[in-house]
Order: sequence, then C-alpha cells, then structure tokens
Amino acid sequence: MDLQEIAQAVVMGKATLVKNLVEEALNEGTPPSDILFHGLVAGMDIVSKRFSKEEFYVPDVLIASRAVHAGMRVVRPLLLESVVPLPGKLIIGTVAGDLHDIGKSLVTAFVKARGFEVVDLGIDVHPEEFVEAVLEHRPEVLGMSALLTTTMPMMASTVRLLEKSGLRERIKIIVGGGPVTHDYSKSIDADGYAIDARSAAELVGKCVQELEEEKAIIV
Ligand code: B1M
Repeated sequence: MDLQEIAQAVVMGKATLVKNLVEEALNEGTPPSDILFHGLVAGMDIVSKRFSKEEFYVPDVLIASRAVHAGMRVVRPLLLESVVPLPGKLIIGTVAGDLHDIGKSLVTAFVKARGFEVVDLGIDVHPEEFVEAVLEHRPEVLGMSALLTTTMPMMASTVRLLEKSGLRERIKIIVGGGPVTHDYSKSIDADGYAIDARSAAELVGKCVQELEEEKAIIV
C-alpha cells in the first residue's frame, strides 16, 4: 500500500479509516516504524503546514490528531514485540500549560521499544508533579516535551524545583519538542536534547550508561 493513503486519511481526520489502513499495511508486511513516519507523521506534517497557512483551524487539527492516535494505538504494541528489557527508567510528560502529546507519545513508544521502562505522565504536567513522580518512581531519566514557546520556560522551572528538592544530582534530564533547541537545553542545565523520537531513545540509553559509569567512579 502507498503510505500516502494513510497520510491523506490523517489529513481528512478519518480515525476509523486510518486504523483500517494501518492494519492493512501491517498485513501486507510494512514495517511498523515506516507506517509511523511515512504514514501517520507524514500526515501530521501536512496538517501542520495547512495550520500554518491558516487553511486548517484548531478543530481540524484536533480531529487529525485523534486519527493519528487511532493509528498509533495499532502500531505501538508491534514496536514492542521481541524487545529485550534493559535496566533504566524514563519519566516523561508534556510540560504545564501544553496539551500537545503526539511527539511525546512517539518518544514514549521508541524508548519502550529500546527496552527501557517508561512512566508517561501525560500532558499539562506541572513542575511539582514531575518532582513527585521522580520521588515515587526513582527514574534514571526525566524527559520533558514542549511544543509552545510560551510553555518552554516550564522546563527551566522544573529543573530549578528538582535542584531545590535535592533530586537533581540523581537523574539525567532530557528535553525536546518543536521550539526546543540544543542551546536552550544547555541554558536551563538539562543533560540532553533530542530532535526526534529515535534520537530521544538513543539519548536515554546514553544517559543510563553515563549514570552507571558515574556510580562506578563513586564506588
Ligand atoms: Co498546536 N501549535 N496549538 N495544536 N499544533 C503548534 C505547536 C504550532 C507550531 C502551530 C503553528 O502555529 N504553526 C503553534 C505553536 C507556536 C509557538 O508557540 N511557537 C501551535 C499553537 C499556537 C497552538 C494553540 C495556541 C492554538 C490555539 O488555540 N489558537 C493551541 C495551544 C493548546 C495548548 O497546548 N495549551 C494548540 C492546540 C493544538 C491542538 C490541541 C489542536 C493539537 C494538539 C493535539 C494533540 O497533540 N493531541 C495541535 C497540533 C497537532 C499542532 C501541530 C499542527 C502539530 C504538532 C504535532 O503533533 N506534530 C503543531 C504544528 C507544528 O508542530 N509545526 C502545532 C507531529 C509530532 C510527531 O511532532 O510534536 O514536534 P512533534 O514531536 C517531534 C519532535 O518535536 C520530538 O520528537 C517528535 C517526533 O519524532 N519531540 C521530542 C517531541 N517531544 C520530545 C521530547 C523529547 C525528545 C524529542 O525528549 C523528552
């Protein structure tokens, strides 16, 4: 199947059609990650362009997002087949005031597919909630996603609150999302920035390994 069909169904916001086409593509043997990137994300890219040109409005984008999620629900479990579990846990969330969750969910899927445990706190996660989750779950890595320039500062607020709570030294912090850059991650004292879900999964692996090495030096 031409994966553009899936992309077009996303653009039209047809959730049931997207789900059916994704199942069809899988039955034809198309790799799940191709369906994700060349079908679902490609569709969202078209939606993004139309939104920027004001050809699409918020409700159109919302309906398209639901269609992407309908497809992701089918693909996600398949990414986890034959995964070898690795030690290491990521806590992830979209920062306070921000409701965008597609990118964060992709990161979650790819980090899980690499074998790490993930606790997904969802959207609109306040600094206090990140801190509570770190205390409860004791992760090696904390990930924050932001899609709005207005919500990016919540990443810095979370880093500061972790410092105040005495938890900063125990974990690695990684950030990502549309407006976030490598320079911004450095400016807020995060440990890393990833441009996409695949590199985020690699970065989590690198962070876990670095923590192991740091522990070995202390011992
Ligand atoms: Co919104 N929105 N939106 N929106 N929306 C953007 C982000 C925007 C760029 C559109 C535009 O104007 N061109 C713009 C932000 C401008 C800015 O601040 N610079 C914008 C705006 C303004 C708004 C509203 C304010 C609109 C309004 O109400 N007037 C509003 C805000 C709501 C809020 O959050 N409080 C709003 C609302 C919405 C919807 C609810 C309708 C919907 C979200 C639905 C949902 O997520 N369930 C939505 C959408 C879908 C978008 C666009 C069109 C698409 C985002 C997306 O899902 N992309 C977006 C346009 C754009 O991004 N160009 C836009 C696909 C996804 C796979 O990519 O999320 O970038 P992305 O994730 C990537 C990487 O960034 C990275 O990996 C992923 C892929 O591999 N990544 C990480 C993400 N998180 C990471 C974390 C990591 C590492 C990598 O480590 C932890």
